[in-house]
Amino acid sequence: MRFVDEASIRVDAGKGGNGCLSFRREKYIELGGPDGGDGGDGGSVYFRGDEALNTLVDFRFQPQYRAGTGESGKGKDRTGSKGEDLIVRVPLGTSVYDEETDALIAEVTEADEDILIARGGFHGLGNVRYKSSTNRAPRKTSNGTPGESFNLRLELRLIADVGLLGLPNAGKSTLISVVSEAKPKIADYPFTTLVPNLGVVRIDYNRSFVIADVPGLIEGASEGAGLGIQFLKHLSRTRVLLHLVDVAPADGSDPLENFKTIEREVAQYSPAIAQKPRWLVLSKSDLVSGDVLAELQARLLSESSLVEKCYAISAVTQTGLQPLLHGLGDHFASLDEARKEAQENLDKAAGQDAHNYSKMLRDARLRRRQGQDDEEDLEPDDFDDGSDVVVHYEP
Ligand SMILES: Nc1nc2c(ncn2[C@@H]2O[C@H](COP(=O)(O)OP(=O)(O)OP(=O)(O)O)[C@@H](O)[C@H]2O)c(=O)[nH]1
Ligand SMILES: [Mg+2]
Repeated sequence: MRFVDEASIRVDAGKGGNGCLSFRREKYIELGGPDGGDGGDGGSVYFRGDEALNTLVDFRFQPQYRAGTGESGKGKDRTGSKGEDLIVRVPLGTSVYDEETDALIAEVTEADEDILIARGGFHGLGNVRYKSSTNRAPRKTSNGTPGESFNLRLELRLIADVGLLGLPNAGKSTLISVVSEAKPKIADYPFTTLVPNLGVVRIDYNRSFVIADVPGLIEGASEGAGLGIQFLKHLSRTRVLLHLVDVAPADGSDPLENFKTIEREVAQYSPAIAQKPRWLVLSKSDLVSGDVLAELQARLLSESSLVEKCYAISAVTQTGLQPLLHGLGDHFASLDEARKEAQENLDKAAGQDAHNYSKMLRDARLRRRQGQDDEEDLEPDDFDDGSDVVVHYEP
């Protein structure tokens, strides 16, 4: 399945039905009174969070959403029927922006909750409504009002408790594959993971949390190197970031430098995400001796003030996993209201950072496209205004 996390759509709520102009026609009654009924209200467009969805790909193929028009009123004082509401299912974690004003209209974070996005028009009044003692035969009616219409920008930022951060090959996907039922692709080459994966970790029968594996970052990711940095948006709704550091990188690089590189890129992308609680996870501990591990841990901790906790794990030999998982479970169980609120504020700021970054990329692409229009030398990538990477451009 293609993973798409941004899309532009158009929503139109239904127009209200017009009021009816009608007079009673009855046998033997010469002048019947007015009996034109009201129109029906226009249908509204609602968004409903759906847990089963995790991509906005459908919105790329179907970018128009229209609710039903209210029916006009009818004679014999009959009201027109209401236009049908349209319920659009979106993945949890979808933020909805007005494309014109760039205002955040809604955030869909709860399943099966309907959020009003575009209100249907109000019904018009039939002439029966205008009857008065001075006007027994009004010819006046009113028309239904138009429904609201918006061009919307949808941005999906996945919801997870834990986000994984690290260089390619750090062992992120291997970790998620051994602690959850998620089965991401794992390989000894960088950029194995091309799209974010979610896995549910069950600690015991009543405690579980969701962990998000995102593609690895490299130096310069914030300038577009590697897969770029836009997947970091999927860490904006997480509560703890596990920064995985390979203790024995195959390329002989220094784990401490690697750690700093990633932290720099994250801060570049979003100061708010960089402020999220950070736990250091030394990964592939089976590859070094206990002494080397202890020394490395001491070095990393002395150089990084933002690390709250540190664990050493090996996903391959399944060492050190239980302390890490229980540490996370205990952390979530112990969050008090003040920390939860602080976290919500941080999530909002992180979402805004991610939104601004996406907008900047889009604007830059647009400028490039406009510049190249004259030269008629377009890159295939210029036609894609989202951040999905699983795009194949066949000649
Ligand atoms: N020895 C050892 N190797 C590991 C361990 N965890 C992962 N690996 C290996 O490291 C390589 C990379 O693992 P992945 O889980 O694909 O790494 P990743 O961080 O998801 O990489 P990207 O998706 O490219 O960002 C694979 O060859 C794994 O088998 C571990 O605990 N010990
Ligand atoms: Mg991976």
